[in-house]
Amino acid sequence: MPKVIVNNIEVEVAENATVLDAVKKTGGYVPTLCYMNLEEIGIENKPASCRVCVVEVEGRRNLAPSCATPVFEGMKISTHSRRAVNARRTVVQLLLSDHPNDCLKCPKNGECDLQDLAAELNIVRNPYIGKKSTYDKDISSAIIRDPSKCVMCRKCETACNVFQTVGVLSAVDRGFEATVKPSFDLPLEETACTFCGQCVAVCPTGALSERSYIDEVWNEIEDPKKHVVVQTAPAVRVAIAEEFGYEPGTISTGKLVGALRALGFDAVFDTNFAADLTIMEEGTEFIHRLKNGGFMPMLTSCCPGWVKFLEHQFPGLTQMPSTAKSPQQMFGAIAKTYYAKKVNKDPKEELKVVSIMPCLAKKYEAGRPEINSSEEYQDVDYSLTTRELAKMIKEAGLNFDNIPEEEYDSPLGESTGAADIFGRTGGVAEAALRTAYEVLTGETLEEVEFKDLHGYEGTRFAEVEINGKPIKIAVAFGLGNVRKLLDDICKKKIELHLIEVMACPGGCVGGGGQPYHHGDLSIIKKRAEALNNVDRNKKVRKSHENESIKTLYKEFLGEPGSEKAHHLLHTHYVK
Ligand code: HC1
Ligand code: SF4
Repeated sequence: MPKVIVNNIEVEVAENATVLDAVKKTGGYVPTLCYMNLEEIGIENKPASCRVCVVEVEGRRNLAPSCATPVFEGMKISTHSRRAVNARRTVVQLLLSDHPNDCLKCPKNGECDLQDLAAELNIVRNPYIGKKSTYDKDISSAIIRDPSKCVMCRKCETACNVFQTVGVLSAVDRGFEATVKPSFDLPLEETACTFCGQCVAVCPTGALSERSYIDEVWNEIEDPKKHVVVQTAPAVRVAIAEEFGYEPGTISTGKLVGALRALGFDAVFDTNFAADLTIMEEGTEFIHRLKNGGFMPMLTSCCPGWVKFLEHQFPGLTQMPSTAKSPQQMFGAIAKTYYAKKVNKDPKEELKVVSIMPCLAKKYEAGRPEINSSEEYQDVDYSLTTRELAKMIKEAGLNFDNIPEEEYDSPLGESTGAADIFGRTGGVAEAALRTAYEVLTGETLEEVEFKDLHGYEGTRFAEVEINGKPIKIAVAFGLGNVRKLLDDICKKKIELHLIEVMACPGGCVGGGGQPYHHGDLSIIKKRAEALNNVDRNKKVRKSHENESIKTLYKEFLGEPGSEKAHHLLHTHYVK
């Protein structure tokens, strides 16, 4: 193993280590911009194009990009020689010379790596003034593309092409004209983009961001004629606190509810209620398919990014997913019918439903014609991300530390532990099994955690015996992993009964609308573990034991899978 010296500290590193690895091993630091190593999901982006990480190597004429330079025995590295720092400053000044100077109204203001670099390198003036490239913004979809802010790091391309295997974004043109865009310069809305938001999650600048509905939601809240209800996704409660300086994995369900009430929502409900409802409908469908030789395997259908991926990439398999709508949409359909009647509000004019989601694809899902139960209105009017909610809380001047912990409103606020784990990979399958096992065997499930479904590998397999028969399950996150799994199913290499699919790393906890992870995916595991703890602390941990769900069926829906349930809670897919 070679020994190298970084800033006078000797360190032994692996044979194939880079200078950056060596620097990190000494506890040192070099800024990076285009480099990204998401070890947890096996993705590395190393175009060595930005040159921000250059260091001085003794005996070498040129400065070396630390992310892409291999070490050699006896190498002497200086990370912050004046020459290296000045070169970095020049690189950043040149990037800024072709960058819009509108940081104060940029969606990434305060979260932008380029902005941080400019501050770190003490850039107070820029000698490089000249022509700027101009591009139109793409505002066609849930994802806003502003190519004038692109720094050609190509992280989005890696997220889209390698992790998701969607291949919507590619670098085009050369030199001053170079940028990243969809083929034929199509608006994202017209491409196979799944709106998973993983490109937004890794973009270091404001080149990619979400379509925000904050102003529209404020207007609804302010309108005295409107009754505005809000639902919160499972993964939001274990992430929102990060926006206020708390540790990843801090559980803040009570503060989340308190904050939403303080913002002025008329009722604060939980998407988890509808996650329990999803299990009733999806579980019934699964049992029906199992007993009657229906189409197998059944795929979960609550992740809208995954659904869109299937429709574009595997149009021949659209009979595989459950027809159950996602919890977001089930919530909307129940709110605009059952709840609207209870509070005597017109679902089109008076009742507005807002969702707080860790996801960008939920914005797209809310507008899908096939998923809405009426042609007159959307079941979910606005979907905001965790980040957007944090902005609203800050805008309203609420001090997160002092927000009182409050309880969800009734009846659409009650949920079980099975619903909480929807937000982490493996959770939907586990929640479904908790119910399917008891319904199929008639026995009480004493140990409700299916440990084989826990874990963070991109694809996992488990087998559960029910009534002496093995039920084969797979869990996958990341659309590239899903693609491999579906290819194997099509080639009949594996046989399965149930597959849980989520587009984002670790499931919804790693959604594209969550607080930015800035390249540290260990955050996502902490959020997932927090959800497991929320589940463990619930008295009721099986969806079919949710009393409000029982009442909903008794008062309104009839049985799971009833005609009314089908009309309101099921959907179909397009090819
Ligand atoms: Fe998800 Fe779901 S778990 S899709 O990841 O089924 O977004 O959190 O709300 O709808 O419940 C997201 C999370 C979320 C739905 C649920
Ligand atoms: Fe690719 Fe997902 Fe970004 Fe669409 S949202 S461009 S699918 S990474």
